[in-house]
Amino acid sequence: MKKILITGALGQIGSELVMKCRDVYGADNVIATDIRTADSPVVHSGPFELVDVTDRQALYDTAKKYGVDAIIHLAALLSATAEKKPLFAWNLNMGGLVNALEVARELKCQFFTPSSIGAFGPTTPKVKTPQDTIQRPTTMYGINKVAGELLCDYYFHKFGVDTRGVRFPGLISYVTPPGGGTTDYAVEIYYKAVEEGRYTSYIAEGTYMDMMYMPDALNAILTLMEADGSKLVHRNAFNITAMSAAPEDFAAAIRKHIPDFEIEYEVDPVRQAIAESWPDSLDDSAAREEWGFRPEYDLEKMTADMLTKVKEKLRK
Ligand code: AKB
Repeated sequence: MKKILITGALGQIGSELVMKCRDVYGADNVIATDIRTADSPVVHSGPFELVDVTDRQALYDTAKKYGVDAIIHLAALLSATAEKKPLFAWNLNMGGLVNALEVARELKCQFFTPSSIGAFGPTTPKVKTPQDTIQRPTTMYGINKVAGELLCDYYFHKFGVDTRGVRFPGLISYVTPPGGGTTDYAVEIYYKAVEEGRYTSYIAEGTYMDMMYMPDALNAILTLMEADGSKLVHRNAFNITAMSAAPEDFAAAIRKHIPDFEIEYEVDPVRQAIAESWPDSLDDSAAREEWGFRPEYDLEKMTADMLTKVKEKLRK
């Protein structure tokens, strides 16, 4: 990757990925794009363009203007929002993806887009979910993700586009809040712990999902994009995870720093049903073997860092 275009640059992943890529590849070599603008370092520290990913021509023109050789396509609706607006999600998630793939094909760009634990469903083996297994998701988001995984494979086999991707678990970060996901509770819990010393979880006790701290997610993207393509058997949709945790595990980790922290439950049936249809834990051995994926943060290490960073942020 020498010149990278990133869509959804102001979102939870994009806002940190843009800054990391600008550090690694140079500010002028990372073109951040989003459908909206904001008073953000993403907009002020390097090239930024307003682009709606459902407008293929606009995406093409922007990629061409900067002569990019890689596209990281992040613009998409997350699971809970997609369940509220399924048709809109289909149009944005699938329309945006096929447009971005077409631009990558026409301009011979390397390509990355994330899939998710949401690409699995209730009939998938729940524990240590294998890399290659049953995928019959019951959410619009999951349907988009499975179709996206297949589409990326198709663009590689049919057109030779160097497509790569991972299945992200719930991502936890203190920079930009996630919006409309099922795993968002795992970010909110840290803010509420610092602000109020208590949290009401919309996900039930005992509901396990895979999670990952944002620095590990960003490293995963760059490591996979820089990996030797000839060693990739799977290319797209690698299972990756850093921890499998339920709300009470987060609470216990937080209590090591805030001993009086309390958690209670008011379960949201929609997001709970989505969570229950997803795996408890993934087997990420293919990612470890094929491109050396190694997360640094477990629950304890992430919790210590999150609480420090959230406190600093709220003090400002
Ligand atoms: C969501 O909850 O929708 C996302 C995801 C796991 O893909 N965080």
